[in-house]
Amino acid sequence: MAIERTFSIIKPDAVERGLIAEILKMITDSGLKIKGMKLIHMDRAKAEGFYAVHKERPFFGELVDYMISGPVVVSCLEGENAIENYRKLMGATNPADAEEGTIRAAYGQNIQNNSCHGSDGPDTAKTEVAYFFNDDELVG
Ligand code: IDP
Repeated sequence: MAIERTFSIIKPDAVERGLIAEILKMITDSGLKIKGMKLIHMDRAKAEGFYAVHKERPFFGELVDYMISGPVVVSCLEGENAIENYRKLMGATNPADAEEGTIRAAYGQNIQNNSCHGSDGPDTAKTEVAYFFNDDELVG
């Protein structure tokens, strides 16, 4: 299995509740390695650009408001099958449907405030990492 990189966000609901360390521990315990990381507070344009694929969805405005409501931790994660493995570790979008042992089951509050984001495929992983990190902000 190839080594992949994926993109992660610890979302505002989790940062606000002091859960950065707990979620990072779940990530690193799963075997994923952190290749880049920063704490940022997105402005509206940055969040709208990030979620542009959802702009026709009814929840887009609220989603953007939520994502700019406080700081987030963005990171680039690396490991075997990292994209799929991190999606599994996050659990279902709606925390009520997320399996036990997943980040969203442990910490998600509702379908919007679900504590984490992870890229859904190789193309989005590449685009999303590049949307937040310059090459010199990632370690080899
Ligand atoms: P994912 O984050 O599990 O990949 P997506 O369908 O790509 O899920 O949705 C992106 C984000 O939009 C979700 O993580 C969640 O924060 C929010 N979201 C998804 N569906 C809903 C909804 O029905 N109502 C409100 N927010 C939603």
